[in-house]
Amino acid sequence: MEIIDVDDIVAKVEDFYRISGLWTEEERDVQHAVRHFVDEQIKPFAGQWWQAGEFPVSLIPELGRLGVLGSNLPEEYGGSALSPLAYGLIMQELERGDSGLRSFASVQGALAMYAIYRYGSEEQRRQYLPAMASGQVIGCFGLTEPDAGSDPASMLTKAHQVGDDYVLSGTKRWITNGHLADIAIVWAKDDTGTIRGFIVPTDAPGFSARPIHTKASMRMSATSELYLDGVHVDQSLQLPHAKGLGAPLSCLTQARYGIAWGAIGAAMDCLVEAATYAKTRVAFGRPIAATQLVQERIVDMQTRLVSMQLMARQLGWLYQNGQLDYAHVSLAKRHNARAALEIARMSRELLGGNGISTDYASIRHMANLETVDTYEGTYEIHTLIVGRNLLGEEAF
Ligand code: TGC
Ligand code: FAD
Repeated sequence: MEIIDVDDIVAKVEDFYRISGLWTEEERDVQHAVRHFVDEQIKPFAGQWWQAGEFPVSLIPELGRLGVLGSNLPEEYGGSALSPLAYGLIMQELERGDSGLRSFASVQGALAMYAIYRYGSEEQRRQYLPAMASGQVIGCFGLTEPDAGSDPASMLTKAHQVGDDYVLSGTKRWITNGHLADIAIVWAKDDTGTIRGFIVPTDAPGFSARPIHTKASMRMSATSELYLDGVHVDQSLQLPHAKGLGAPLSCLTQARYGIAWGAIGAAMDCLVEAATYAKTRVAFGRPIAATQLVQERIVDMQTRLVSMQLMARQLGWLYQNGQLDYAHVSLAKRHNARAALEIARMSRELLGGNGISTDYASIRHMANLETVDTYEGTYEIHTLIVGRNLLGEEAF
């Protein structure tokens, strides 16, 4: 059998266009640190955790020490003030391990922490953000409901004002980190019908979180249903600057940015696996890599990966230079989630029978990417966001 150099395959397919030459030294260092952590502590075990439907909670303090939770937020709030590109590279490396790991960090940083950072009072920022950056306090973000997903404006959860305080009632579904969380950012309509945000301690009377066990995707991620049965929330826990749907949607923009990068990591892992397998798997007396149809498949995967990388890199540039519009993010989330899913499907197929086993990563990434393509706005919703931006016509 041919001796193959996996490092050579990794170097070639992961950076075919030498995009890493564009990173600063700090961005490269951050990427390498997270990559090392994922190679050592996630990849060897991800298949088992995924099969068992378990999130590795014991690693949360290490994620905090690595600085991947809210890493782009200011240092005074426990963040590392990293550039959008460094933040993107972190998401990429986490999702090389598993989309569920990236999801944990996305929800903690880009949704829960960002909501407090952008819409909270100074007191709320100082109380929660440093503890969340270190992983001591875990957050979730409750926007979606059983009957309101793509159209969150139709949410039914209510925040009824009683004096200065609120009483929250309703149900949130498909909430990442829900049953792990210490606090839930809950979006609800006040008595005037305006959407407001609340920091809800998950031990508050009337609050409960139940795990959803029936998932065939994102099995390593904790996903839950949240029940709010007359939960009394003190006024000090209301996010004072969040008024209207634009507030939760702006948090989604942050998380979608990270997803556009994260999908690259899952795609890279699949392409490396497929290329390595093609070089070692022999059929009809030669490695399958030496057949035209397999080469075409690998080149199709490589083309998609490079297009994802170029799009994410330019998205980061727009972000860094203050020119980012949420429609830019939608285009990249839509493209990269779908392209990664296609790459994972091609890799799974190339691995033949082994491709359906979680001894290999491709099927796990493939199943996870079905969620990535759906959550944070489905492929169709992002089509309509970009369509509206280009054509000036609402078509939802
Ligand atoms: P619309 O009239 O378009 O917008 C209301 C206000 O919000 C502003 N806005 C945004 N601002 C920042 N970022 C965005 N992405 C924004 N989208 C809209 C908009 O300018 C407007 O502002 P203003 O000042 O004029 O009031 O609202 P609409 O009701 O027509 O809805 C539009 C639509 C369909 C695009 C929106 O509802 C949508 O994005 N739906 C998809 C819902 C979604 O993505 N849910 C995700 C839930 S969280 C999740 O999935 C976490 S997964 C875990 C992980 O991240 O890993
Ligand atoms: P629906 O809105 O019911 O859509 C069903 C189908 O109809 C989709 O294909 C959609 O594209 C299509 N559709 C809808 N409207 C239109 C239209 N106008 N034109 C064309 N097609 C349309 N949410 C949170 O708030 N917090 C979380 O942490 C979170 N984590 C999640 C984790 C997982 C594992 C999953 C699966 C979901 C998570 N979500 C979370 C929810 C996620 O954001 C929603 O599932 C997603 O936004 C889609 O909403 P829905 O499932 O209600 O689908």
